[in-house]
Amino acid sequence: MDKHPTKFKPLTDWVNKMARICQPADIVWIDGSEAQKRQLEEESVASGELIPLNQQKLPGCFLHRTSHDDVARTEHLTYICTGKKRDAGPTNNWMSPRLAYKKATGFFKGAMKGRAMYVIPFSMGPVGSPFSKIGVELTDSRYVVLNMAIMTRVGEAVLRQLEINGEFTKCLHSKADLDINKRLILHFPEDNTIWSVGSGYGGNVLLGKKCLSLRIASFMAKKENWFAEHMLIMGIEEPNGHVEYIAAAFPSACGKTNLAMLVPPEGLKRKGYRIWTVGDDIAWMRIDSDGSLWAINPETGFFGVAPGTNSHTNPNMVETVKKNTIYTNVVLKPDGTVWWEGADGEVPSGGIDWMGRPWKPGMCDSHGKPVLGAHANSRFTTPIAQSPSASFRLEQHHGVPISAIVFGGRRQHLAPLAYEAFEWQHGVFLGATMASERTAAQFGVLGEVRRDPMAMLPFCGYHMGDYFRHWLDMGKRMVKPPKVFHVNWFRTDENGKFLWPGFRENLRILEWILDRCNNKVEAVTTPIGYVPRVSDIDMTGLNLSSAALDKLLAIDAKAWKEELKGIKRFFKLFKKNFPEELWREYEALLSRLKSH
Ligand code: GTP
Ligand code: SPV
Ligand code: MN
Repeated sequence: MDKHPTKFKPLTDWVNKMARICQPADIVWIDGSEAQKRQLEEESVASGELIPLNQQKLPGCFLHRTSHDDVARTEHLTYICTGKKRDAGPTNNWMSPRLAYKKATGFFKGAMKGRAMYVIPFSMGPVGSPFSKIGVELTDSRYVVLNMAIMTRVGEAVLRQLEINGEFTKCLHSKADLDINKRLILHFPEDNTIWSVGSGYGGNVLLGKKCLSLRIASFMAKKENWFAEHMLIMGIEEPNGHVEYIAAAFPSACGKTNLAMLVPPEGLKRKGYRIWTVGDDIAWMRIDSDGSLWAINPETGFFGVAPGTNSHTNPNMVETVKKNTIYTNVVLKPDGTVWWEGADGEVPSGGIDWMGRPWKPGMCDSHGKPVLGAHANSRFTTPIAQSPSASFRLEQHHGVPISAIVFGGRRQHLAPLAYEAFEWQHGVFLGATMASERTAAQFGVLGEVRRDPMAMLPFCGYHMGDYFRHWLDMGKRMVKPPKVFHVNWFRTDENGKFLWPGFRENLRILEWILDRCNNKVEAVTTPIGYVPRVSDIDMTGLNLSSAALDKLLAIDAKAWKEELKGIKRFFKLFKKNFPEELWREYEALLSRLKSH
């Protein structure tokens, strides 16, 4: 047990202690080498954890199937374990650290018997960057190791940096029996520790991702005056060659990945726009010495939603996932390639569905509902660097400067296609009042509208009232805070059809956003904010009537007043931790609506 590639005692002591609880057959340190990765892939194939795909057509690609009840994040089993209950706030599940450690120790006890325990030193952010944070994940899942190696920087170099920094997040994971009744995703922000047991699904087990980079990092960010957010980061290269960067927060499965990798529509190509992807899920942002906001993506991979991805919606992703990709819960085709609902090409017959059963198009269950071949939350794990849109600034230690922050949700009604906040404080109100229809990315009722402030409801590692305060304070610290916008690609007509074509056409709205940032266009002042003038949105090559655009931009004051009732109920949850400024924003909006 004492053969460790480091002499850093706090680390080796912890590894030994966790091994005594989990009782693995062996301890294997991940060094980040290609040879070790190959060996793990071979072992995974032998054990059935991975199915090798057609290596001519999809070199370096594998398929993985999870358990049937382990397909999305389980928010009801996710806890913030702070010493005081109030510190977790009203929107998080809370358990006392004592009880949480005790309960989970019961599940971890002997859980790794007969399996190896892998020790993964990983860095969120470029190794050595002042932005970056180091973690070490212990896991008995090779799938976790191979995914972490795509999503984060792992191995030797990280270990050496850890010895210099001295600090790291202690992450313990075991798939144990993959039993949903013995599943817990526990965060101990005060101990810089994460324990996850009983799951094998991405967001529950790739502990560098949501657990460290959002829940633990948001707690650190509040103390250290920075932001850890559920945001994409993208560069928009303008016709003159200048690149402006924006960050956007949309809830899970609401379009971050697709927007971050956008390819300009034909109609706008002549203008010479080009999009550079910095990140698709997580942004860490700091105020730099110039007084403005700079962002890095702490990850190195995409853990992207498969359904709907095709060469029309996301051609860059179609290129990216052709090699070195792990597919989870998609259809296996007879030729050893993969498919999902909304993929390119024919619907395959003779395929195997995500549960490993023979599948053909048109199959229905006993209630007459179509049976999906791929799970609605099926995903692929793939290196960002493989995207044709990968930004050359991905490895830069200081990241990219942010000109605009964009909030957005999935709303059939109410929220217009785009609008702009009056200023920062009103922008924080826009973020705090976000709501969205639930998707398959989390366990729960699909389509139900829930409040999801800043797309962080499931990811804020402390009291969300204090989080709103933090957003207000950060605005005061910046010399020139980014402008704040809200978008909604998902408004529908009377028949439930999307009014806006979305995907690449969203660039038309980004263009308006940049024009507003650069004071190039006026806007219409409405009770909710500045709304675009129809004439300021470039519609070249888009077959959309101006009546439809009017509908997309319309503000229904009555519906907004109704919405405010839900907002009030939500704000009240935070009691005395809720910033007075946001109540003032609420009152101001109500009075603007009344006099509208
Ligand atoms: P997470 O990885 O869960 O955080 O999600 P995400 O925000 O990155 O979502 P993603 O871009 O993967 O999109 C999720 C779903 O929304 C996919 O099925 C897309 O096809 C669909 N989608 C994305 N952009 C648009 C859009 O502009 N319009 C419409 N109608 N659908 C979109
Ligand atoms: C999300 O659900 O927001 C994701 C996928 O990005 S997961 O990593 O599973 O959380
Ligand atoms: Mn996400």
